[in-house]
Amino acid sequence: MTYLAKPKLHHPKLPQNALGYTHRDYEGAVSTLCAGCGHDSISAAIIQACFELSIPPHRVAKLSGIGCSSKTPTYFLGASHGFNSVHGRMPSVLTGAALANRDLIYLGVSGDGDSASIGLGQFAHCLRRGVDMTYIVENNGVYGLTKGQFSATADRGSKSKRGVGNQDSPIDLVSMAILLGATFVARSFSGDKKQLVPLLKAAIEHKGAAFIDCVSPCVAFNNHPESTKSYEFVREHNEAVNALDVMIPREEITADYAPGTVELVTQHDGSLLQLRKLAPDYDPTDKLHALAYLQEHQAAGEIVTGLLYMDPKGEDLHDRLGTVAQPLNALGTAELCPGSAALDKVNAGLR
Ligand SMILES: Cc1ncc(C[n+]2csc(CCOP(=O)(O)OP(=O)(O)O)c2C)c(N)n1
Ligand code: SF4
Ligand SMILES: [Mg+2]
Repeated sequence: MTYLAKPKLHHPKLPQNALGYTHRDYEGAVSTLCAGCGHDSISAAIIQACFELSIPPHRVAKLSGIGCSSKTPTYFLGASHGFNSVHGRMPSVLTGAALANRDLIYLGVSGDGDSASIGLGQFAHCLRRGVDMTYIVENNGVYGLTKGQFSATADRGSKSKRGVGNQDSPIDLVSMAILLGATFVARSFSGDKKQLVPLLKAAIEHKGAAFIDCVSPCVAFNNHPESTKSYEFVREHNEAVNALDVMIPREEITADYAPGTVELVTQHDGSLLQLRKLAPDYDPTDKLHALAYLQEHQAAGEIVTGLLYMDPKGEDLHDRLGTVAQPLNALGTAELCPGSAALDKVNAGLR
């Protein structure tokens, strides 16, 4: 596809956020994905979420693996740090970066092939370690970039574009994420910006491992009537358990609700989540109930979306390791090399 540069000039009266930035300041290069690909809608939702949170773009690091989904960081947050890693290896690169510089906001972008096949081990370990990040899987049930093979999240019985049936059981990434110890777990749909943007904002504000499985139809290879990851199927079977509104501590928090209709959850950083229950019996802080609910509804052919599990206290890898508050990459020689007397003391303590 021909590359079309975006014009640098924009209307002087574009809406600005608290930092004076416009949407344009959060955009990236022109997308080269297929027209109608769900992944482009997720990029648009990330741009909207970062704009609304007034995040300074230079404070974000976006990391990805390989796949159409992993190409998308080029199409948003053009002024942020970016690292396109090897297939399935984004989580370990992100973990290393987050340990070296805790001052950045980490966005991990991956695909269902990238995270549920070749990268399944990496996916598991960065969630159980509680790396402070927002990990997004753009889930289309196929390997889009390599022309539509079934991925490990494809539902049993769903058919490929050529009519071949998938015989294998699917991996449910949200249930896995909850079991592995992620402290914020959600599922959404690329075609539901109203649901996805607040989930992204809450995940970014969350301290610890936040995971979002976002069903994102592949229009080239998996958007036909016998696919369970098509726009039509997801719209028909989407069962949202709650609707979320996020208020951030940097702004005046005014909760406007009728008593009893919403639940208010305060996150570690003071952000307030206003949760409107759509499924009256769903409690996202009850891990066991969340797992049972997901299994039950999956068996009934429903795609449960919304905030599925959260531990509002949050905890991250830095807390567990007891690292210093200053980013490790900013420490000087004196802190990193305290001299032979200090080393002798450490050695003596180990004898
Ligand atoms: C080590 C390695 N193995 C295989 C490949 C080939 N490959 C490239 S992308 C991809 C799958 C991408 O699928 P997914 O992560 O679901 O992304 P999508 O394109 O569907 O968004 C594969 C198998 C590769 N690039 N590197
Ligand atoms: S092949 Fe599928 S996943 Fe890749 S850009 Fe096209 S529609 Fe999107
Ligand atoms: Mg895929």
